[in-house]
Amino acid sequence: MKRTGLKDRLRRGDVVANAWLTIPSAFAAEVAAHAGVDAVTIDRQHAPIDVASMVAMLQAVTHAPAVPLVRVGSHDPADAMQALDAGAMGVICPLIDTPEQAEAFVRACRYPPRGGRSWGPTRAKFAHDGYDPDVADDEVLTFAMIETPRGLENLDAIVRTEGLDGVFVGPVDLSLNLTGRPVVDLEAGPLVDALQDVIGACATHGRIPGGFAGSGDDAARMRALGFRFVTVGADAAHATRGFEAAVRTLRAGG
Ligand code: 3PY
Ligand code: MG
Repeated sequence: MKRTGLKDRLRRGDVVANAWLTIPSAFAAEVAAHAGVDAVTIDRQHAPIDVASMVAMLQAVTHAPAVPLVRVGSHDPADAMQALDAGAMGVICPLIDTPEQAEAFVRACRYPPRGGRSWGPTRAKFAHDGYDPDVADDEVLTFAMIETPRGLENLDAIVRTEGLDGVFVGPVDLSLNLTGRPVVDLEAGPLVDALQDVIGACATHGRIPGGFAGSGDDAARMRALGFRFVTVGADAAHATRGFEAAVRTLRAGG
């Protein structure tokens, strides 16, 4: 089984770009995965992406330079295992509030004796020739999402979870929780304070700080704060902005 090398790069301190996939389309996934990003994440929590679409999207990026991850929709270990068996090389788990939840999440992503992942890489064995439990355990990235006050309260205990690779912050949910509005302000205020706490906890415990950003500008701000696995926006939002800008240019020239 070939190593993706993404975890090593992140551990060395590289900043990697991650594209967020919300359009249930293999071709849209392929387009994003060839746009110079290091990773793509298929969002099964908020996007209308079912298992069949997830599999087709993973197939579409098999030969792309970007490493595929899945943001699962629940804490059900079966969801994480299914994403990995379909070929994902990392899982992002939303709304992690306690160390117990983080531990259960990591267990679902690691084979015995490290965890409780069941053997059955039904498609992963085609995407990753010679699928091997030890290599998979080393290479599969596990990111726990911190996006609630309870998650922040338990930040240190969550980050310390054995086998957890990193934290992935959800700034939209964090803002909603901290300010009452799902509006991300990365200049100053309670969200920035919370993000700095996450960066500090990751530095203390040697974990990868990752997070969502909706645009290149916010991604650069996340990088400046210290995040290293940085989302550079979602496919649908980029398409909307691109079309809107083109229409504006057309109208201005009329
Ligand atoms: C958040 O910002 O809350 C997210 O979950 C990103 O998708
Ligand atoms: Mg969220």
